[in-house]
Parts: sequence; structure tokens; C-alpha cells
Amino acid sequence: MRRFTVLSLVVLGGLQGASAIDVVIPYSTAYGTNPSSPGTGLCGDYWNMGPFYDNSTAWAHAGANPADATFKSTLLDYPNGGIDTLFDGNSLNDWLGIDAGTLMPAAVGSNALETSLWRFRGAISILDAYDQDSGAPGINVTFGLGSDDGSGLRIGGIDVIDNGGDHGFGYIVQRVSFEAAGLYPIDIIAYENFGITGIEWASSIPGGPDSGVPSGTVGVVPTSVLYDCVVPEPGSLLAIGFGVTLLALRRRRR
Ligand SMILES: [Ca+2]
Ligand SMILES: [Ca+2]
Ligand SMILES: [Ca+2]
Repeated sequence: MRRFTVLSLVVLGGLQGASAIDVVIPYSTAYGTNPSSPGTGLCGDYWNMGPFYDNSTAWAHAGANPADATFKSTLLDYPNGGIDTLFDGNSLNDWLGIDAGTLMPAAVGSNALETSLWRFRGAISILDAYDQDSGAPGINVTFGLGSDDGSGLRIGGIDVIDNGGDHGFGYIVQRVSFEAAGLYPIDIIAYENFGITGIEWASSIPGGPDSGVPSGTVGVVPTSVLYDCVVPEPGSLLAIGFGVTLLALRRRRR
């Protein structure tokens, strides 16, 4: 009995220690400095596919197969507001709520929610003002990702939250340290297997609605800090950067 107690304490201590360590996002992963105009949300992709039981399989499917539909995600809070989940008999339109009108092709909106895969891509604008902790290095921002079933958050290509698997609605919270202010790539996956489904992406950045977000965060990540996927992937950004450099060199030679 005593041995069990000691072991439990060690396991608990280990978990608390792990969650207290920031995930560091280097500035080298950023697209560059912040845009001057506010963002309008992320790009959403949808596949009528599943079930998935881990994030790597879901991400691999999304990477290898064209989406069945696309939409604009102004707030990653589906279903909208304080309700965490909808029954799978509801339609994709019901679930997307305020963003349903952007679904292309629109006919896909009548699909039921059972066995669905979603991906949300673009960029997030990080300002010095978002720093939660002046005593810790970098710009410290807390993110929470809640889902039924699985979900995952990558920033700058780095795994920040793995809330994967087949499970009821629950949040995982993780603090991040951004090396500097700038525009950082966002990639979020979510999938529904059976029963009920929902996703919410919360943070310590003010301005978004409080849809019942967890401690350490203040609301859903606000639309104004999110930029859609016209922002190039890091690989193509390099290509564009290279092209611009070539142009500059040619101009200089003239
Ligand atoms: Ca909600
Ligand atoms: Ca700090
Ligand atoms: Ca479910």
C-alpha cells in the first residue's frame, strides 16, 4: 500500500513537472514580422473519413489526400459558444455554425458528423504584449486545445499539444515561449469517430469569446490574430524568398 502511494506521487510529480515546462518556438520557424492589418481566420479542410485513433495517422491522411471540402475558420470553436459537443446525427453545417456559409462545395454541409477529419492551417500573430510572464524568457503564451475525439496543435512545425485518441471532450493546456514577436505557422488537426464531437482552441491572448475555456486561458483564440493559408508553407516561403533574392540581384545588375 505504501509502495503504491509513493509510486503515485512520483507519477503525479512527473506530470506536473512536464506541463510546467514551456515548449520553445524559435523565431527561425516564423514567416516573418507581423502584418499591419488584422487577420480574418484560418483555412479549414474537411474529409468525410475515419475513424482515427492517433494524430500521426490523421495528419498523414490529411497530407496525402485532397480535402472533400474547404471552409474559412474564423473561430476554432465548433459547435460555437459554450456548448462543447454535438451529437453525430447533426450536420457539418450545424457544427460549423457561423462559418458554415463558407463551405465549398456547399452540398457537403449536409453530411452527418460521424467519422470526420478536419485540419486548420495558417498563421498566428504574436506580439510582445501577449507575454504572460516577464520573469521567463521569450513571449509566454498559454494554449488549450479541447476536443472529442482527438486533436493536435503544431506551431512552427513543432508539436505543442497532442490531445489525440478516441476520448470524450477534454482540454490539454500547454504554455509556449515564442523567441520573438512575429507571424508563426499554425497547423491543427481534429477528428471525430462516433457519438458526439466538438473542438475549441483557447489561449491567454485576449479578445476572443469565453466559450468555457480552461484555467490559464482567457478565451477562444481571437479571429484578428489568425491569418489564413495564403501564407506560404515554410518550404515555399524559402522558395519565394529565394525568388525575391534573385529578382533583387537581377535588378542590381541592370
Ligand atoms: Ca464550443
Ligand atoms: Ca516572458
Ligand atoms: Ca466522439
